[in-house]
Amino acid sequence: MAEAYRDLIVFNGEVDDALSRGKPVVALESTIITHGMPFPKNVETARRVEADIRAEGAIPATIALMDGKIRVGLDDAELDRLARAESVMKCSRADLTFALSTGCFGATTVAATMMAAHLAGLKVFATGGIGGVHKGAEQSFDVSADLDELGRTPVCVVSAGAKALLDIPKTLEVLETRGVPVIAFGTEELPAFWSRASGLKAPYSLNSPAEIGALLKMRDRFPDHGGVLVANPVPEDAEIPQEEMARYIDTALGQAEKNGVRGKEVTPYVLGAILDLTNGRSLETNIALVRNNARLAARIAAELV
Ligand code: PSU
Ligand code: MN
Repeated sequence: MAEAYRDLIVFNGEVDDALSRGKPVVALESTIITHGMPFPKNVETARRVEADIRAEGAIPATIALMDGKIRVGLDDAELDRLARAESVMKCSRADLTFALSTGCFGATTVAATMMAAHLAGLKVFATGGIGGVHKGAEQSFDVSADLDELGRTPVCVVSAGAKALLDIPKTLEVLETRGVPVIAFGTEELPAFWSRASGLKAPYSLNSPAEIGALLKMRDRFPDHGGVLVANPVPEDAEIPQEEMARYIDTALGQAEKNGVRGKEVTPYVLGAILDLTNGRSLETNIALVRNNARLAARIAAELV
């Protein structure tokens, strides 16, 4: 870990031990817990995801901001506190230092989790979906800071692709401009979060954690390179097909528009609306894909130790 940040980062015992012994560690974000899923499914999922990572022989490190510190690895009581909390700040790059300087409780997005993971010396991070270019961004300018972070911070993000509520072709364009390799895992097609299909060919495709590990080691030799995005399709038995999902997304985006939802509220609002429209099925899909990503991330992390 960079010496200058030593007083800002608090590792839990298990993560500290794993790092000093050179065991694989997988970073996890906390916004998915506080803003991505309702209680108590959020904490149940967080626990299952941590168990999935352990079952693959790696150690989970959920990242959050508490009392002016970047916490790397939360114990069970802390996960529970985060999952129940009513007012947790959703922290992306713009918010991370604000949350630290004011000492407020903060959940980290993909962007802020990448920042924290990198400072803490973690190279692999599992999540559900990344933020991207929103539909209508030519009017709203709504482009997630996750894309810039992928362009600058050398962490491998294992996702299920980008949600189809985003403009996926524009999201791919920005990632290419920022120099981010996008790797579909075990398929040629870019997955679209709840659906295995997006109708778009992925820029690259790899079929094993070892091949992804080799790419990450090569990236490491170029210190100014940023992250790598792995897009791992949701397991078949849990997916919601693309055509069906498109209807729910259109309705949810219409509701967000009608209610004047803007900025960082958009993603949580639309996820909530889709949860209602699918009678909770989208949540089961979300849980299955996060667990699937956690297992793959653990296997990639094992390639790097
Ligand atoms: N995907 C989910 N649930 C979430 C998010 C993504 O299924 O809560 C979060 C992630 O933390 C991601 C963030 O980094 O939404 C993107 O938000 P924005 O578009 O405001 O950058
Ligand atoms: Mn946004």
